Amino acid sequence: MDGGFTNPVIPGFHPDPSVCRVGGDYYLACSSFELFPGIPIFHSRDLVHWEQLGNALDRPSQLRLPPTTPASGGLYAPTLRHHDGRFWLVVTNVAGDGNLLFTATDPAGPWSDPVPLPGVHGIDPDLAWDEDGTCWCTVAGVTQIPIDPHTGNTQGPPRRTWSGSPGMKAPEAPHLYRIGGYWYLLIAEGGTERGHGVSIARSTAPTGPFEPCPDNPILTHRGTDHPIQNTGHGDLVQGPDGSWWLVLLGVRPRGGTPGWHVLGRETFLAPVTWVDGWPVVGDLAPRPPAPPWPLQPTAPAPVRDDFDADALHPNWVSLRLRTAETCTTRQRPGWLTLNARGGSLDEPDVSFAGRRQQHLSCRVRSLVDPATGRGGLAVRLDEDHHYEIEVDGSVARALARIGPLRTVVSSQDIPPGPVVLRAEVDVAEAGHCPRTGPDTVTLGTESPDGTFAPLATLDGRYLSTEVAGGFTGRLIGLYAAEGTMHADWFDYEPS
Ligand code: 6LW
Repeated sequence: MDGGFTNPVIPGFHPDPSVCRVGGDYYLACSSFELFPGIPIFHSRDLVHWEQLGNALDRPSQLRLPPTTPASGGLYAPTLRHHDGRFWLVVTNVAGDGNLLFTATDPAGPWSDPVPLPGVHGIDPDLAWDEDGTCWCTVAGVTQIPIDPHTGNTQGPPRRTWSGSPGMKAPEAPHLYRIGGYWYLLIAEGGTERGHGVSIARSTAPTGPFEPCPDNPILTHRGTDHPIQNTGHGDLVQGPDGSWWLVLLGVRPRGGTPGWHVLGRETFLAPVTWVDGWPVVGDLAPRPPAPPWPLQPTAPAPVRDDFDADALHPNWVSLRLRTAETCTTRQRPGWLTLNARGGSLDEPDVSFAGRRQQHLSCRVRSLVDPATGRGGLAVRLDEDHHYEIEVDGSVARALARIGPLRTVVSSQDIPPGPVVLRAEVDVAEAGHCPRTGPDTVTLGTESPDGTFAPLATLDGRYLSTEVAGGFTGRLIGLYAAEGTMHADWFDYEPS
């Protein structure tokens, strides 16, 4: 058994992970905010190699994200559990519908339509069942409410419970577990930024009173030079051999000071041991110890998506809503077709389809046919922070939107017809000056012989969460601002 695995185990914008195990299979869900479809669902046999099965909320009857939904609005942190032979997913849609509960017999879907939880107020809902069959819903704050998970009705008053360490802000991401003779309440506290941490308390009853762990926080990287920061929002899971593990979110800031993370909050894995009835979280070192069971072999992800399937791969996301009219692989078989809605990436209802940037350096290429339209290839953080190479008839433009500023950085004439667009992201080298940004983004086109003609190289700090704000990370994808855009293939390659 080689020594360990590489963190993050699910790179790119996959925050707020929640995990459960059924036999030898693990399933994990993450928050997804304004993305449609929402709540990606992953499967693994070793907690290290994860395959996306689908997205739990993939139809408008489950996920309503009106155009007024701001970036980082929509779906906050979920909890995924398995109980009574089915999967349960509870999540908050801060765009209006509040806390919603979904069920499925197959985590790959289909998932049910939502059961609203109108009496549950707060984010980061958790589900736990006690020996009497009572279902406790616990939310940030920290407050517990007994609910009927079939109807969504509350079955008693909300009760405030242990809410973290004195003086620490934002007690959130609560998870309640029955482990041995105790009920454990795990929370995040300190806020999801550099002060983030994980703390825990225990009781002989699910509703307390809880005794805090004397060694809280059981995990934090606050104030350290650890390359993984903002560690928090954890969920515990036991392996088939009795070993314990914690999935959690973290970020990988790059550049000088204060450091900028561009991939969003990613999912990490840490080993856990138990001492005196308290969990001790091992290091997230670049190679923490591997799980004791065989690591499943994993094929490298395909570079090329050729859009030959009837539907997009579940790792492709759009913004707030995707309809067959605006985004389809059936209008021109073997091509992705985007029919414009909004007039630019500055608008919430632009026709967009993309995937999460999952590597600090990567190269993305796509053969696009602008047909009757105007659109292109974008590196996007949100509507106010994006860089794109856009084709409009016989002109290619490199555009930048940074906060209130939008500019055409440069342009070039191109021959009419299909053209390969390219975005290259290059992470900053270590040993940089304190003001170096995290990376650069180079945009351009390829000539028919594959020669790259860069149009602009831009500082990536302006497409970071520290600059843009919010909870999300970069997407790289295709958009149509006017008319129709087609794409024959899309290559994403770590570099
Ligand atoms: C989430 C909260 C948090 O609901 O940030 O990391 C919020 N912590 O638990 C959005 O991800």
